[in-house]
Amino acid sequence: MYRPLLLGVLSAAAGTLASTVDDCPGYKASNVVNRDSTLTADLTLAGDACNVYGTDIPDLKLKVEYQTDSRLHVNIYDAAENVYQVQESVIPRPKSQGTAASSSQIQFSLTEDPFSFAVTRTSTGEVLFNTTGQQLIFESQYVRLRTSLPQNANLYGLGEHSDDFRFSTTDYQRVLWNSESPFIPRRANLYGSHPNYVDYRGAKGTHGVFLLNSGGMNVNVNTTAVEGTFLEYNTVGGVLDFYFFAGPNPVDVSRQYAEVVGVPAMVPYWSFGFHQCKYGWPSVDYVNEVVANYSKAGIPLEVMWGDIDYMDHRQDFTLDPTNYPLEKMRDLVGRLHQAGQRYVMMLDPGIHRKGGYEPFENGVKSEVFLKAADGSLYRGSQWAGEVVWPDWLHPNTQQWWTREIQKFFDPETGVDIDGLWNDMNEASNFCGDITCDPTEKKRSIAYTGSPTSRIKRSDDLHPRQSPTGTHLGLPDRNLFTPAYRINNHRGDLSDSTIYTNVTNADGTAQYDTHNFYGTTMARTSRGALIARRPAKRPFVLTRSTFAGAGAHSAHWFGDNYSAWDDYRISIKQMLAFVAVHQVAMVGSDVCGFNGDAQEVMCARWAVMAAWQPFYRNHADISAPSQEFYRWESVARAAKSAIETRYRLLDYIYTAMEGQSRDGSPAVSPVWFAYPGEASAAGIQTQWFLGDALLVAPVVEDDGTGVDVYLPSDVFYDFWTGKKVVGEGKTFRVEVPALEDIPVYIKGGSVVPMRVEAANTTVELRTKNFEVVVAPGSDGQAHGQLYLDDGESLEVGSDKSELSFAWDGSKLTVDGTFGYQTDVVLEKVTVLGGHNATVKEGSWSLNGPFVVNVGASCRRRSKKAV
Ligand code: MIG
Repeated sequence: MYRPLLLGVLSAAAGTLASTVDDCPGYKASNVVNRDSTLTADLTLAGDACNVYGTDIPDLKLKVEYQTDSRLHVNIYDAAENVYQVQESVIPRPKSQGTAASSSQIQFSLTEDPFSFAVTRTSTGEVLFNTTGQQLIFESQYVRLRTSLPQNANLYGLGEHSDDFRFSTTDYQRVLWNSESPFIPRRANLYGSHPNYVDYRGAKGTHGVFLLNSGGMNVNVNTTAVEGTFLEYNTVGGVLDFYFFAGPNPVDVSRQYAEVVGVPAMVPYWSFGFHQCKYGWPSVDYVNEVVANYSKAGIPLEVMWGDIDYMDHRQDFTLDPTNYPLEKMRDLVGRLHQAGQRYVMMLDPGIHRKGGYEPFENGVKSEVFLKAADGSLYRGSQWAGEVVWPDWLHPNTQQWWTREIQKFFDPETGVDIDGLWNDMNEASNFCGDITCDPTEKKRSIAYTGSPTSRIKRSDDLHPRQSPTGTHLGLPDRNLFTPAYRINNHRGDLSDSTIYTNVTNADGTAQYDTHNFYGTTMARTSRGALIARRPAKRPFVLTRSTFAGAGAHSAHWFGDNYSAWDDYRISIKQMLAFVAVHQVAMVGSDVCGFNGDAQEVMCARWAVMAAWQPFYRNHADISAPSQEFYRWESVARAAKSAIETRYRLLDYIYTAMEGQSRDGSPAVSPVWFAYPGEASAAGIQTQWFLGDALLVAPVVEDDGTGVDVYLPSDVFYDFWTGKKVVGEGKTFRVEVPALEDIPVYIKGGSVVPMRVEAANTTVELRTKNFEVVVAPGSDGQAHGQLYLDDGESLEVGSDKSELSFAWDGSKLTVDGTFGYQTDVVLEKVTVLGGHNATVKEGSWSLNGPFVVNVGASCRRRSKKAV
């Protein structure tokens, strides 16, 4: 079934010495040292090397650490420590707290001969991970490890992909190799790589597994009569650096993963406003018209975006002097800012290789560009033509990038942006393969297409120098076409990207670091924005991601299609990124990037995406304009959706702040809140936004209703306040009006809202609050509200963390009150009676207070919110 197997068979048939994976001897453990919180052992090849896809590494080491009571670290690496390991600077490793094995929630157990290991849950003995039954293969360019799993395991993650959120366990393969992926193909590697998964076993608990390996890999998941269900890692290199997270609740798994890769960066308040973008806006005058049209239509517009159209010949840090001249750009941004709106612009990684072009000349001086094996600048092809590529691992790159950004985006003399958009950073190379001559290629920039001339592969001409340091990668590897092939949908590893034999400043090779090229670009952009405005929270949007990317930037799901299937996929992708991968500020191109957005779909999408973290309408140059005001019905739907979103903006902000503090997901699947309800395991069209709101949009093509699953609990219709008792099953809700979307408040919640919406978030921040109390079956309710100035990078003590507690008759508001505000709480609505109970007043948010909802309350029967 897998290509690599076939290759092995073919070469054997051709009479070479090659063997197959079945001939591999596995390893034997010895010198086992078992201490309180660690276990170490030597692993030695247990027979003749099989050398299937490289050379077997005879001596390995096993290191096990009980790092916390819920996190187990298991690393299997070469004894010589030459094999590449992800740089500490890219993923700083968490320290072990030296927990005693006896007090850990999960246990490691070793089988010495043949070597295998298992991870079990201490309390139940449940086996979470078990490599018995298939020998470990650890070669120079191929590493394989398999774990058996329960039949029909509920597995999530291993992004980025466009498949089911709970992915299939039959004949399924996840390929991790970041690539330009127009139309977000199904069952293929996409723009990002996140080698972690969550395994949900209902009432038995949930755990997580993270393989800290940035190499290209096929992860094969299958179920057969003989082998049962298994998950098998097949990488083209690197080490087996595992983290196991005990949970036992799904939310715990998210938090425990965040302890390793980092929590998402907190984003500015304004970034939750509505964003409009389009590739192909012909001029700044046209952009002004779009802004004016939004205003005329009465649809709140928070952020405008500048795609590569603004650039002169598609070069970073330049303006098209005819269509996007500096004076007009400054005028545009100035007027946006005056109106409380924002502007974000794109930067691509490919830097035009052209004499006299300053960003290039300065980069050459600072030596920040990637070099080919012979020491010359490595060249590729991107929008500007023949380009060179920043080496984000070079010590000078941050300063160079910061300076170029500070100059071009100088508030006094340049374009005063509010955020940066990093595209094409997989990296995407128009040079389709390693025979491409970028000098030729630039004359005929086409998206793909065959190379215009053939040159010799650069590794034939100049073999790469062998690194000598620790963890830098083994010497003498085939860095272009390793014998083990991953099923990269672009072809070979180097196809349509930076060649994998290119060396980074620290001696590592792109072969090993490719998957985080984009993340390190986003990180450097973030650094530049902080240098530019040290006090302000930066906003960076990146297309390409790797584990931990959320700590540096937001992410959109790339070039989707204007189709209902992609509308549904955006929900699955959001669930995976926020709840499993800790990239919280995410969303899709609303109404779809490619193709012709249909009116009904666009209206539904405008409404549905208003309940996702990042909310941006964007389309391709070849797609018709799809701004919300282009159709009356879409305008109406968008207007009401944005209004509700803005009233809930502080609720969303609070949820996102929570995730940026401890990794508690701001968006989660139904089963996160109801881990006992195994029937919810496959739900991927509904989500919790924050802890309280369950969103259930129309998901059928041109549908007028939706099958809603409500867990066994008390809920309230968000729109009417009416109590709905969930039964752990699905029921039909008619949703004929395009602007409507079923949303339920989970019983036991207190939801803070602004009393009314506004045209911009600046204005929104002047509006008073109200809270909606939705008592649980025990009559109680709780909620939070986080307040700060919305834009400071370090808020220090200038923040308020209000906690609301409803006990059946009074609402107690407590917490910390460091953020001083004139805005007050003016209304408390308690759901649950025949009619909602309302209490009005004016309560300062600068200190604790109690609202007694007793005798003096009025009855109210209209809409609750
Ligand atoms: O080759 O900058 O995904 O959002 O509009 C296409 C132009 C390059 C791809 C991005 C898309 C953006 C487009 N870019």
